[in-house]
Amino acid sequence: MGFKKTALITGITGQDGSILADFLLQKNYKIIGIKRRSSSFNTERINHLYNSKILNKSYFPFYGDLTDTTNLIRIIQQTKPHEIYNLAAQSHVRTSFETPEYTANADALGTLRLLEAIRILKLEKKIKFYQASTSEIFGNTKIPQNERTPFAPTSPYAISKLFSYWTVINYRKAYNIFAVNGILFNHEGERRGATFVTRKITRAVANYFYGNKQILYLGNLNARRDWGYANDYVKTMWLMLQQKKPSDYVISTGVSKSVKDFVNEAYNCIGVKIIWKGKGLGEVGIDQKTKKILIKIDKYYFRPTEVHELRGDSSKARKELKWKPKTSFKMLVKSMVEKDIQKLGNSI
Ligand code: NAP
Ligand code: F7E
Repeated sequence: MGFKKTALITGITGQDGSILADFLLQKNYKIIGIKRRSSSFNTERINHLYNSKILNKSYFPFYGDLTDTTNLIRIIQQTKPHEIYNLAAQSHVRTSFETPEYTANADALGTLRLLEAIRILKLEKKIKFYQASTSEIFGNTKIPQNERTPFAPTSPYAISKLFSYWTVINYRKAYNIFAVNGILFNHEGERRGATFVTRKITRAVANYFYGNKQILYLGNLNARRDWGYANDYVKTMWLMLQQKKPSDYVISTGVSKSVKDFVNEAYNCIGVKIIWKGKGLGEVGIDQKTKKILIKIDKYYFRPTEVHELRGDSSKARKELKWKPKTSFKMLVKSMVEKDIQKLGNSI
């Protein structure tokens, strides 16, 4: 089979890695995927790729870790990819406050290790490098945020990602490597990890749909995020590497909604209207019809420092990459709720 190109994806078992792999396989890429060894299965999102591995030999999994330099050098030396997509990360913001050193090791030094591997192997002219940067690097700055907005990271996760952002720019300038930062705002979907707030909510809605009365405990209901659909966003990673010149791009919808808006919309998908009562830690969300309390606050989910609102201005990407998101907030929530209802239905 004549493959167009070889792409190495770190974080292939994650939400974006798995969707990007599907996208690139359709473009006739050969995929090298780096996955971590774990004691329980972590390949639920990519199990279907084994068909590609067997049928057309287009998928090659390697064990690896962003904290393991020699392993990264060996995989790159052995596979000589045309493109590297660095999507692996300890990606949970709240968890980064509990594991700041590990987060910095994987999310900051991990990027440096990959770029150094490219230099050590003298592949600067051969490999294009995509870095999964994030809107979190803006912190609490003016809205909307674009490529010229000053950064003010407010978590170990964001600080680590900002280190990677500057490392990418430095290696681009110093060594002429085609390396770019995709500054992606929150993007969600049916494969989103269950501890991120959107999926946590849609899974709770699916449970309620089947009659489970468990209360959903949330943190800050007033935080606002610019939520897009992951399947719309992965294309931009590839587009950035197909440009004539390397550059960094903000990817966003331009609309921000609160956590409460997400809750309201998600329950609305199953015909439940939520009424909010009380304030602060005592605020509760109630099913208008049955008067049952469905949502309560647990301060465990608050962060020591919070990013209150993120809303992106992606005009540069819309102009230069000729990209725009296709999925509205309403469509995103509906699709996630429907998938969780279907999944839960299959398991009971
Ligand atoms: P995700 O679902 O949490 O996936 C993260 C991936 O990284 C998983 O495959 C995970 O492996 C892997 N990983 C974690 N630590 C690793 C290590 N030390 N070595 C090797 N692999 C490691 O994240 P995502 O939502 O797909 O996001 C993809 C990337 O974009 C991340 O870098 C994230 O920080 C960034 N980002 C995400 C968003 C968003 O809204 N989704 C927005 C901006 C930026 P396991 O499966 O074994 O855990
Ligand atoms: O929180 C609030 C929380 O954890 C969103 C990652 O992909 O996007 C993601 O980071 C908001 C925050 O995502 C709960 O305080 C309320 O304000 O879903 P999240 P995140 O922190 O925005 C960025 C762009 C990334 O780069 C990251 O990798 O929701 N919130 N209650 C809650 N959050 C969680 N997780 N759980 C709650 O119960």
